[in-house]
Amino acid sequence: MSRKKIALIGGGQIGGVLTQLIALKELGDVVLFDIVEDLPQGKTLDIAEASRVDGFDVSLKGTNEYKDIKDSDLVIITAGLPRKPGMSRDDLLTTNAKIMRSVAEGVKEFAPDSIVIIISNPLDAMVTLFKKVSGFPVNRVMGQAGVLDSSRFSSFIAWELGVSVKDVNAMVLGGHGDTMVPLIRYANVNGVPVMEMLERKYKDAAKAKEVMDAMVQRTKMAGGEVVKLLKTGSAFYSPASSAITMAEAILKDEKRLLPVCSYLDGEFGVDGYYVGVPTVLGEKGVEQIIELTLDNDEQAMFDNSVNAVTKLVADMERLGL
Ligand code: TXD
Repeated sequence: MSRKKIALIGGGQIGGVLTQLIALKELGDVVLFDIVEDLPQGKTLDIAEASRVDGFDVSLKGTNEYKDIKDSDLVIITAGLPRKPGMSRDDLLTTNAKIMRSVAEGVKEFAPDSIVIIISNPLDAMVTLFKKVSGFPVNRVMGQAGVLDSSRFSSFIAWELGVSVKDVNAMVLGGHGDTMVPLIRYANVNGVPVMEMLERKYKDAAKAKEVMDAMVQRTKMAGGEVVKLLKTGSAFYSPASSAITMAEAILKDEKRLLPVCSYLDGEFGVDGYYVGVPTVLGEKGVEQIIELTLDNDEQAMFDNSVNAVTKLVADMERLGL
């Protein structure tokens, strides 16, 4: 098996952690691209110099030239501005759309057969734009949001119930914004429904619902909570880890079922938009979209989230981005 080549477009906070995680897991050789001179060279050199102590052996290269990403198997894109306190993800639309357009052109030219994971915000719009500009097939273009949103939701559930987070399974679907849809009914601890555990803990169904609603609300606002604390940017460790979970599923053909921002072609009643849904990831990228039954409340929340995505995409088109 030949060594995989992974291009990271954007050498900022998330790009740096991605590089380090890929090296530690020896997932492949890395090319870290940024438009800022010397920044990706400095980060890759710093991480590479830890190879002896960490015991990894991969090639890490920083660059300001697209030609260096030539023939990459996988591309992960974080290029774009992050939020500052008080900003919504959608406030980044105009600036990041211009950046995404140039990135899509670079990737199309030099890594035309790659599978692409987009992280830049506003996520659902940036994935749509990348697909449009690159013309890549939809199985090779996806976004990372749901793995992180679900990990956040799972963490809150574990902390609340006093159980290991390793046993919590909870998924968040929909767009990567305040309308995202944490699936309460499907959330479980090794198969035991979370709501049942909350009801037993509080011996009061109303109180259990109140606690769950607070966790759902915190999940929706979790990105903003970190932005408010960091003040100078947004979360970067957990988004990087989440993208690596997806990258690993693809590079190792794991067929993992993960919430991924995938292109819907009629699934979930959505035609022609990128939305977060359960997706099987393997060597071909998006290999299956898994439809599941939503009750009336969940469907209403999902529809609301899809509306937010379609509005964002319409804004992007109206602005000519
Ligand atoms: O879960 C998720 N999807 C997210 C997304 C969770 C958290 C943050 N998320 C978004 O990721 C965030 O709102 C941003 O849009 C991206 C990247 O976040 P990061 O924290 O890494 O931002 P940085 O540190 O500002 O890094 C961005 C880098 C920076 O080094 C710029 O010089 C570079 O992008 N940049 C470019 N690279 C390549 N090409 C172009 N044109 C370019 N313009 C800027």
